[in-house]
Amino acid sequence: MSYDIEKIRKDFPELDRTVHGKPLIYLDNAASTLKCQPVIDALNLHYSLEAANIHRGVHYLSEAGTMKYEETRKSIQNFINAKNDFEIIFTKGTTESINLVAQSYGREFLNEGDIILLTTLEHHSNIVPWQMIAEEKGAKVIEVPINDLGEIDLDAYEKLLSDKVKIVATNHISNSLGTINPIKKMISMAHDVGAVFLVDAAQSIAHEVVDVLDLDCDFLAFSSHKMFGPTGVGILYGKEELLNKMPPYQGGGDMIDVVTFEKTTYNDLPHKFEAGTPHIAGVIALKAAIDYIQEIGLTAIKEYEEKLLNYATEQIQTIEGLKIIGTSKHKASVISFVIEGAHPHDIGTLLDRQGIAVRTGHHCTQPLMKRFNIPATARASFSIYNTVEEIDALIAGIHKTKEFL
Ligand code: 7TS
Repeated sequence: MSYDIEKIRKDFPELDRTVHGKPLIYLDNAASTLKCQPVIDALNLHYSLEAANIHRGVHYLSEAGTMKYEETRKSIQNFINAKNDFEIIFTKGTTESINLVAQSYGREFLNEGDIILLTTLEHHSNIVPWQMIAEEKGAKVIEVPINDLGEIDLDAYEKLLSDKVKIVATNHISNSLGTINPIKKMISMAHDVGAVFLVDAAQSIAHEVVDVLDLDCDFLAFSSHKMFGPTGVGILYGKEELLNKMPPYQGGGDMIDVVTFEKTTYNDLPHKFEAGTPHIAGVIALKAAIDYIQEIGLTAIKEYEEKLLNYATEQIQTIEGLKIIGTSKHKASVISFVIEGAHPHDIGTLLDRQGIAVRTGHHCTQPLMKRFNIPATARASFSIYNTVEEIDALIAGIHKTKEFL
């Protein structure tokens, strides 16, 4: 089946709008993707006709809502190839998923002198939660360096691995550079020294197949809003035996078995980690996003986005004074760049005036910016609905921007 870009574009109503009187060219997909019509319809349906709380009522709407909510859990289980649906925990985003592991697993299993290994490529949400728990437990956070292309230095990683390392956490794809990291190999190396491995899949989940059994990762975190789904919903996958050994992250309704003032016992997985009323509508609508991705197919998506990336890389390199930051051999559809004599913020603002949305700044990766000795970059990130014509418009937009500056 050929890739039907026209049909896909029609499924995203926001692509029809204008910005500053120009057709929107949305190239900030690493920050958040646009929403497809089935997701918008599912949200609308829930709030129009099906709103009710779940897991606690015998009435029709509560039971129907519970079923739909749990269907999304099964859909994610299938999407990432987890062994059990109760290994899927709903959170409010990648950030909360990582904090859950740091606060629960970290508090239970880290001791003084233990090491948590992260890489220079991490988003702040895969750095700060580890620093917080490390400080509390007297553990150390150590950075695995990268090379000038933006690839993790695997020799340095190997040297840093020891029986003191209890947790390794890295992203699958870097949000700032687009580097695709060799996580399968890194996971196996971490397991050889007895460490557990968390994969931050925020940037990979909508761009390539993520199979937790094949990877053998211990934890995996991602966000619904980066895969065409609603904001405010995140996922944590964890291996059953680890989740069972971990204490609850938050206390409240739904996560309990029996509460007395003397002693409270906790619910089973996954409810142990889902205190309080969750984002019911968001979780239900996320299933529509997963169905949508599966209908196109991640293999077709990856192939299409690779073509966009290769074309954009070729074209953008011809711009005088422009330098791409992050030139790994294995890259996803992200291009970060700087232009001599132009501040990224000004580039972003001038592109915006032409209807082109890119992100500028440090992208919540300050240690990475420091590594390249730059304060910020401009970043174009592509998704399933972007086109070669939009890339041409970006290139023309950058030329125009350069004339202004
Ligand atoms: N990890 C990575 C690799 C990310 O790219 C992001 C968000 C997060 C974690 C945090 O996800 P959240 O949904 O909990 O906020 N990245 C970006 C970005 O690149 N621009 O804006 C948000």
